Amino acid sequence: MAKKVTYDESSISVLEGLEAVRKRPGMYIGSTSRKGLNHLIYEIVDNSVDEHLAGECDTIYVTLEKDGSCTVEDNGRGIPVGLHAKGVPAARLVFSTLHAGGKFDDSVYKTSGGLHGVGSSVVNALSTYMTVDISRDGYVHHDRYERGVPVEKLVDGLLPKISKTTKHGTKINFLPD
Ligand code: TSJ
Repeated sequence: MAKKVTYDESSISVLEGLEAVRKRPGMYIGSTSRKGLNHLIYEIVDNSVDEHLAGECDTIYVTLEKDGSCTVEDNGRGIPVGLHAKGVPAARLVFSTLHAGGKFDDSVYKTSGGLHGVGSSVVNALSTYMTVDISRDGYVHHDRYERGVPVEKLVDGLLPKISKTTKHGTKINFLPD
């Protein structure tokens, strides 16, 4: 009988993607100077701007925190949190799906109105930590990553619900590494 594969190929390719981004950050964000740092913020804010352009949010807060992290919050619909293919919450795919490319990837050049969430996985890979709080369907759904690797334990395959809320929107806090 053929030997059983003892690793998950999809998670290996995600880890390889993270390694590629962290090895050559300039390929993905244009530079590692202040400009590159600003680029990380734009990549995240663009998602909220897209939500606004879709007519689904009217307020976006961008906060530069004292600890060097950045918080972006909107009052849109909230990133979908339902179970996606392979038992992964949809919101996790947004932060772990690297779109191949580097120089030929559009993430460096795209501005608002471009593809949704293309750059958020790159920002995640280049952040010491990233926390995600999605308010929708009556709850705040929470997730956390360290250098792009998810560290929050799923509950029945879904993001843990950390509190109840009647609001809706997405809040991301990340510390550029
Ligand atoms: F991409 C991201 F994770 F970085 C990010 C996404 C960061 C921030 C600050 C906000 C967002 C974001 C995403 N705000 N709003 C949304 N909306 C959706 O993802 C969304 C919600 C609902 C539906 C739907 O069809 O019901 C579709 C989308 C794309």
